[in-house]
Amino acid sequence: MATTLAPDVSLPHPPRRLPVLGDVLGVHVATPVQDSIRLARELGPIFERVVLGNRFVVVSGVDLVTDLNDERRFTKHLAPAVAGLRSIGGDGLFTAYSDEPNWRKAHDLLRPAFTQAAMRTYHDTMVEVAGELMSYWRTRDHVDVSADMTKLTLETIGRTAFSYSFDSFTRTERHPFVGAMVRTLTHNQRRAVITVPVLSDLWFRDRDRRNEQDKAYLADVIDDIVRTRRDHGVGAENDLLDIMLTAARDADPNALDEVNIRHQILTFLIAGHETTSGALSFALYYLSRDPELWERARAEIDEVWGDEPPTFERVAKARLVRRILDEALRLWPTAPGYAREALTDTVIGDGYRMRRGDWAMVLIPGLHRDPVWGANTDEFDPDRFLSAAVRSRPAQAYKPFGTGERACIGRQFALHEAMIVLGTVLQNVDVRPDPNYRLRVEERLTLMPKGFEVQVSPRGR
Ligand code: MNH
Repeated sequence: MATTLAPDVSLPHPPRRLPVLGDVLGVHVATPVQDSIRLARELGPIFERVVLGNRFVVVSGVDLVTDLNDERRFTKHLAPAVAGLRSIGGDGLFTAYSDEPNWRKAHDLLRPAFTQAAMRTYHDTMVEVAGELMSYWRTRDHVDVSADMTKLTLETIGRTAFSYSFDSFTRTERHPFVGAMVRTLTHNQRRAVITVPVLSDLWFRDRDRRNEQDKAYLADVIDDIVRTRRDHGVGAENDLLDIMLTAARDADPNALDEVNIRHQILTFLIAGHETTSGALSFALYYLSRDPELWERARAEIDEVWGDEPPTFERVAKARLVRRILDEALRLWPTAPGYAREALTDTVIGDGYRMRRGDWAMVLIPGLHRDPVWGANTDEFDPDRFLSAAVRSRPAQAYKPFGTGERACIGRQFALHEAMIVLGTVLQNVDVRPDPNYRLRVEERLTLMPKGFEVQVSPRGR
């Protein structure tokens, strides 16, 4: 494993360091992100954790992050947990190394499908799926928000990118794709982080077997998607899959081979739904706890959308709804970190030396609680995203979608979809939360509210 920061640079670390194990007290397998937020508060804008002899440097201060985001000096690093996902995502966009030829090819080939203008292509499907959620909620009075947002976002990415339905709202159990995906992501991340020779293989034996089954099942889903397309004819759907298959057929310079296309399909199915689902769930959590905010947001939707489903142009006019989403992603950026690796010997902040190849982790929820955000950084306040307030902060203070060339390709997609869904919920249903519910955040590859259930009823009853 590459080292992080020059070893002679001394950094704050958690107080009770154990022999061999290192800094393991106070950090739990299930909540590393939330524990790190607390550590950043106690230890400052940069700290280290040594675990089993491996050193991890965690950065959350805005000045240090501004340096790490400098594309001339740094590039994306695959942190161990992300590198562990290469057994699933291969050299697909998310898990590719920046110097792998397939990263550039796929980026150039697919980028045009993710511009703001390209969102027109997906708009009607997004509105349709939001409408299906409303129909589904009409048949229920109690819902688990995160579970239903996951149904919705998986359905949206399936239909828009691959013209493939997971039948999310017509089946009673969640689609087996979701369970297999969550298990295999968790497994491969843990496997990459817990690397004790021999012992790890023994400990993971049964889980390794289960993982092979899950991966085989995911491969079957991909087969089904590709086969369905070949049966219906390439070139008819004008979606992501068509872009990739057409380029392959016509020997486009950015053509991807069959194995890589399969990696991209799985990458988009996963990256294209978990994070948006969490963002929607957190936004609904904060909205549902603040009746005054709910009414203001609803009034805005009534004004800019009326009682119709939104046209493409009207989506972005809901400025308050957008600020609510931005603020939810400030407190709980659902992809909570990214890693940066030095391209040359360099220095960050005032004097932390990094040699070429050294890397550090950006803790996004820590960055989003930097003092530049004011005094009550844990408080939900959408007005932080009024334009004057945004202009008063450093440009790099808000990074929910990562940074530079390797930033999220699906940003516009996620925002357009999430705005449609939040607006549609405000427009059509009343939500009553359980007053005793306290936010609990589940950490897997992404962050998600846990056990967040609400009562739903048609608006105004
Ligand atoms: Mn998304 C990369 C956050 C929605 C597809 N995404 C990233 C990164 C972050 C991120 C952070 C950078 C990771 C890194 O540097 O290691 N993404 C989000 C969030 C949302 C999101 C918070 C929703 C909210 N992402 C989406 C959607 C899609 C998508 C929707 C697809 C439709 N994201 C990607 C892909 C990458 C990525 C693909 C990798 C891009 C690249 O490296 O070229």
